Amino acid sequence: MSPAYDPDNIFAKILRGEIPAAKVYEDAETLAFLDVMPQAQGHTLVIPKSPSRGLLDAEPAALAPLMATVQRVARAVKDAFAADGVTILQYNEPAGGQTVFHLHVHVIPRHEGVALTR
Ligand code: DGP
Repeated sequence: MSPAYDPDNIFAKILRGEIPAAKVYEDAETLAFLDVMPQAQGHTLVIPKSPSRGLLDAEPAALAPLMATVQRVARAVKDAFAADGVTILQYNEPAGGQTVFHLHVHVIPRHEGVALTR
């Protein structure tokens, strides 16, 4: 069982407008903004507006809008950065590599032969 959702996590503060973010897309259910520690130019995070710590505790109904925005953003950043492909990453719990505990999906434009920065 995961710990409870913490409403003071950084992405919840971005959703409430308490800290700034470079927003690239927003609709009623999701928000996308640039990652402050990008692994490649155009690295974007997509989050649901509903509170869940990660994928494991998310309401299934939140996942379709989330993935629709992931697809929309993936298409947009691939075009905007003239990328050859897109890597999608999603981490759960510290052991799974998660550091911010509001569900998020990484959308990373990729170019042939170019490694991620970390
Ligand atoms: P992870 O939980 O491991 O999937 O990574 C969280 C990501 O969130 C990491 O790539 C850095 C990014 N990040 C952390 N703090 C902030 C912030 O305040 N603003 C933005 N835009 N991104 C952040």
